[in-house]
Amino acid sequence: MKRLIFCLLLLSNLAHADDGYRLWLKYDLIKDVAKREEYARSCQFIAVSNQSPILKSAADELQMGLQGLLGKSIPIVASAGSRTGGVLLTVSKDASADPQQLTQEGYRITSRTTINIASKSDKGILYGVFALLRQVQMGQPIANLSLNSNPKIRYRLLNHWDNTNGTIERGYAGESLWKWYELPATVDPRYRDYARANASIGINGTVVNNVNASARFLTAEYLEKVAALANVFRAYGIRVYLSVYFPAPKTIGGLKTADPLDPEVRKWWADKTNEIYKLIPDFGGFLVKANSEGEPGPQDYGRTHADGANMLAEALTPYDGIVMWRAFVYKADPKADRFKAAHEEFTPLDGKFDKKVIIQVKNGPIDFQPREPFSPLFGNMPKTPLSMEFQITQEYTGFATHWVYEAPIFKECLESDTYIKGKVEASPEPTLGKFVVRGKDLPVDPSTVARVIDGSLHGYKMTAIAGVANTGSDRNWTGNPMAQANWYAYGRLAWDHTLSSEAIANEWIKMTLTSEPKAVKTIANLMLKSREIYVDYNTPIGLSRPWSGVHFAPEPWQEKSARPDWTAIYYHRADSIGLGFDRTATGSNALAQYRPEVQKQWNNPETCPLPYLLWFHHVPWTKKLSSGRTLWDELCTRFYTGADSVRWMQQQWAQVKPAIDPEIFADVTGRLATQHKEAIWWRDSWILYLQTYSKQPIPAPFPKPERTLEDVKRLSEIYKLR
Ligand code: BDP
Repeated sequence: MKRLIFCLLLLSNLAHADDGYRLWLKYDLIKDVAKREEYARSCQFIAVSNQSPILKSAADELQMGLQGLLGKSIPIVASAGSRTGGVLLTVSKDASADPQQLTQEGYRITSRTTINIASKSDKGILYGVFALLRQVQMGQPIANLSLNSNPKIRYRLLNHWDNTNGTIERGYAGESLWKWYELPATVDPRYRDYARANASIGINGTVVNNVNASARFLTAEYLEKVAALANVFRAYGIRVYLSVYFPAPKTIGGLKTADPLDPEVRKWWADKTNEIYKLIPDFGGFLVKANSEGEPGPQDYGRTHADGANMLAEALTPYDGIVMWRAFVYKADPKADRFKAAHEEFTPLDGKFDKKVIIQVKNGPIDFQPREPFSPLFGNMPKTPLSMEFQITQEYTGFATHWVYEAPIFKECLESDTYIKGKVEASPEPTLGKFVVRGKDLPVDPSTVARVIDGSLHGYKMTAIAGVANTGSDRNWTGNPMAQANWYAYGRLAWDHTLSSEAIANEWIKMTLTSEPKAVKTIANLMLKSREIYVDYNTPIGLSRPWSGVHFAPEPWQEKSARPDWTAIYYHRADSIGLGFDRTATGSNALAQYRPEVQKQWNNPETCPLPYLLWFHHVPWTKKLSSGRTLWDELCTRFYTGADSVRWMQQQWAQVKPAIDPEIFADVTGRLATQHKEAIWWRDSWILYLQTYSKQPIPAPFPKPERTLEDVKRLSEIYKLR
């Protein structure tokens, strides 16, 4: 019977093009027969003595994966006995038998006569199983393995910005995966595939609802629905968390206040927390956006973020749950620099948070821009555990249309040196994405953002990372098939931030798209260049675009909004003299929020790396830059080469056609055509608008845009029509 189902599955795979649903867990039959047989000799059975739900998931996944890859059905047995040539899944809680220091969720894979996947926990076994499958999927040898892997960060979460009505804030891949109106009675089988995909990259938590939270999620009615999701996710080691609406004690609790110091309010949260844990015994905790962008919070009652966070921590005290309190805050003060807001509000509270609280900080000080300097908070909160919030969904990087591989964005931030402790001197070269140490005698101990958030710098055990999810109800999960790589890369870096963008790209391509070597190389090259290309036509040399709206159409001319920091002109500050936001001492002095060594890198417009130049300086149009070009010429060069490079991406993609599934090939081809059109739109919009200030001609050899400023403005207006 099993064999029949398998054949049918195979046939259906052949009959239909790939719809992308299986992500990187395709488990297609390995074509090389010799290789297949070699793997099969080592994987004749799977031995697992106990069948906890997580171990069952692990054994089932291994069985299903190997069956697909090897074309053989592999039995699961309770004990190997004296047999060799199989895979043993062994949980061993005994720390003394662990000379190589596995942490709770770490795993070890060794192979000699048998392949032994060992861990202290069921979860570790599950992660080990996925690691073994990855080896086979990538065609790597599995004989003589000796792999040890520990996650560097403890809480590795996805944050879903999903609403009660099925919409997703900043979601570009369909509706929410969670069918709230059907839950809890109807449980979509897709929830399990979601959990499998996450477990395969080591994600162990998910916040299921939007940070702009509805109190509805804390009602008994909705908690039951959330519990139904938790029941599915649990078997894959994934805990459920909730974003909470801070005034919930008023809206659904009938209290007169939500003041965190009010005893009744505290009791309400404690009772609510008890109610949650009765339904979801492994509930992960709360995520909170408070006093931010109009969301209420403790400051409404004259209290601090610490008062609010500590109240929730108190409610969680009897349980193994945490509070993730977001630092994404800024006031509508026309004189303020939004860049400085989080640092100003949070550094005075350093050390004042309960030990169950972690402060969740966006990678940059503003808002998920295509390129941002790291948030100064990372270098200034030594007494408070900080977690990282990355955005996987492409709010500012082209929605689901533009192909932007995000691992380099994540790595650039993680590898930035905060200098909070280290005395290492950075290279005088622009060192974006890379730390370069000058001289051998200097201690190689940079205080990177990665070392702040993985706890190694300040000695914290409480460590976390969050990625704002790019998943939705689209059949292929992420809209753009290439955006699956961003979900994958986030998970892999959350597990081990030392992995390179290139290594992760190669893994993903081989498991998801093709193993044909030339195609792998071409696609990896495209992926690795894609972010830089996007920055060039979208926000080069340190421009940013967090102005209000849907964040789709170019609108650098936008000057009216409910608040000044929701206009475009607030950020780029174009005038007849030049362009860019002066954040040095002559301007907002936001630079002073960084350590002196960092200030030194960015303070001087002559030496500030070009990618960050306009983040920190107002630069005259005719100023000669380190590239040898004037600011205006450099901008034009970036915009034009960026947009042109999308044509190059199209050409490169066309070359891999024979190696790619036709449905995926056609899908990406279409998206690249749109990306090219929109890249030119961004280029023309910025250039035509900025030209009204620079009064400079477009330098040779670039042609003048074929349209006028009025034309591009009209185009952007279309996206505002209701
Ligand atoms: C911005 C988004 C907005 C989010 C906000 C946040 O535009 O939709 O609610 O961030 O992170 O990037 O709270």
